[in-house]
Amino acid sequence: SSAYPTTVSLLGVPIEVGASQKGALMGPAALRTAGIAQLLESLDFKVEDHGDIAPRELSFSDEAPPANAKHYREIKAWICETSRRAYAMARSGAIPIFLGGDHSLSMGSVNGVARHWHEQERELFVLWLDAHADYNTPATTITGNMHGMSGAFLCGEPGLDDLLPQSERSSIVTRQLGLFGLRSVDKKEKELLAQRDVWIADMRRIDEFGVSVLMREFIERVRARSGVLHVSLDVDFLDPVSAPGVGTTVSGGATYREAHLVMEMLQDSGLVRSLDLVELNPFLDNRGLTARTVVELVGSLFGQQIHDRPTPSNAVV
Ligand code: HAR
Ligand code: MN
Ligand code: MN
Ligand code: MN
Repeated sequence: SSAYPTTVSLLGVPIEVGASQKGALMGPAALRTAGIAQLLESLDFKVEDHGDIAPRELSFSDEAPPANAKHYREIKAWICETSRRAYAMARSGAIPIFLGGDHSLSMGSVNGVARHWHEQERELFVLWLDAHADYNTPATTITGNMHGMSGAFLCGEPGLDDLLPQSERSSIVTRQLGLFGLRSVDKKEKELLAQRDVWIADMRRIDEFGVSVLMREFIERVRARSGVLHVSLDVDFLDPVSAPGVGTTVSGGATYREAHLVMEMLQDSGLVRSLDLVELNPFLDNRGLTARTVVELVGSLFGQQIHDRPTPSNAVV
């Protein structure tokens, strides 16, 4: 296998209509303000910021949308463009980081990187760090919100089949998906998941066995197939105490250190080739706390060592 990439490509995807409330479109700006590019540069990456996908680049189709999929046509336009950009970025050999935006963007980002790895004959595994399973289809959803359907779409579940052109579609198989941090799953969504061999570490298992045992188990699954890994970080994976700036908080989430340990173990694995940072809602945040926390997690994922963290000071000089 080849050396770890030295370039990171940032792409903002300011989509919010997949979520239940407005504000996630400010996510990319908040992550830049919190210093994501400077941090990655300090960790010796070359950083290429591709800016944000702009709505004027999007082309809307006029087909009849499926039932129970809110804002389908707008999301379709975002997903198609995001997938194309993701494919090109992955092909370039850089590590793409997608700055969201709500979690519907992952239908495009993961599809695009999966298409690249499929051509390389490498299996792409996806680690979904989230309070939610995002495994609804239009047939199971209660809300119709498309950010709750991304995982199911990526695994090829039916109901959103025309979201991407067939020639650009690249599904993942269910055994390559891992859900980590779960604590809020809808009834029919749970029934569908139970019929699939998705790997799940819910918060109960995390409490009982700890992050390290479960992360080792998942990393071993990737290694056993000589796979590569995409990480999809939904801010609500974290407990609301550490991360209030998200529209769908659920109590009992990962603590600050649990989340960092996940990232540190992923860094040690050397397997991560792409990343989504989704659902950050700066409108709901507390003085930039959540944006800063997400950027710190990115630091741990890309090599920031715990010993090397500065102690904040108001030193007399
Ligand atoms: N399962 C619920 C639904 O489908 C909630 C989904 C919430 N999703 C996110 N992303 N916030 O994980 O509406
Ligand atoms: Mn979520
Ligand atoms: Mn999610
Ligand atoms: Mn001390």
